[in-house]
Amino acid sequence: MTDITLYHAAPSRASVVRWMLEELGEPYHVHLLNLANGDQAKAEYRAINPMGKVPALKHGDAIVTEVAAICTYLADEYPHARLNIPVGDPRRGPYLKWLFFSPSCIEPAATDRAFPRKEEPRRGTLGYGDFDTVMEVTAKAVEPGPFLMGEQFTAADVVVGSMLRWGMMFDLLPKRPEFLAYVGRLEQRPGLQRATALDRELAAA
Ligand SMILES: N[C@@H](CCC(=O)N[C@@H](CS)C(=O)NCC(=O)O)C(=O)O
Repeated sequence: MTDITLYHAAPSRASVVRWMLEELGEPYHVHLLNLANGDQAKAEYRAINPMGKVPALKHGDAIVTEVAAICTYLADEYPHARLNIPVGDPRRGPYLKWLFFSPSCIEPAATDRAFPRKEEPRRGTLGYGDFDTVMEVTAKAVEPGPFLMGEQFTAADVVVGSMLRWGMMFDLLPKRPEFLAYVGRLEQRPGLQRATALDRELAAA
């Protein structure tokens, strides 16, 4: 028996949470949504995530949405997996920084570049500043390796690593040598390999 349910669609951002769950090693149910059929907009699912987006996670009575929040939550709920940096550890600050940096800086920098605005906003008005700085800061962080927090692989690698992996796959992010080497290290992880194989089966079904 498990009390974890992933509201999932493959391929989608929900695959990031599937990777996290595979790293965690806890059993989980998958509740599959068909995005092409608009399952995400139906009242039944909006009761889970009023944003009408996947992923969502149900853990007992708790519902968590937003990829980075779900990964942070799971890492803290299951500390034995050592995917978190616990409260009280001075490394928790930088760890949280990377968990927030992906959705608030890397992703909007990438999508704004792919879909430019009519008028270029002033750098100061954009939370991420500018694309080149975001890329430079991210490259410097992943370069020393093996992971963002050094030797310890954490939820921050699941979130930032997925963003870089998908971003390069869809040509939203440059294939910098630092990114390629980091993603190459992540792709050695059995958890990511399992999640990818499971989602490939779903996408083909
Ligand atoms: N900010 C959300 C983004 C979620 C998101 O955009 N999910 C897409 C799939 S990759 C989705 O549900 N799209 C369906 C739709 O918008 O109708 C997160 O990080 O979880």
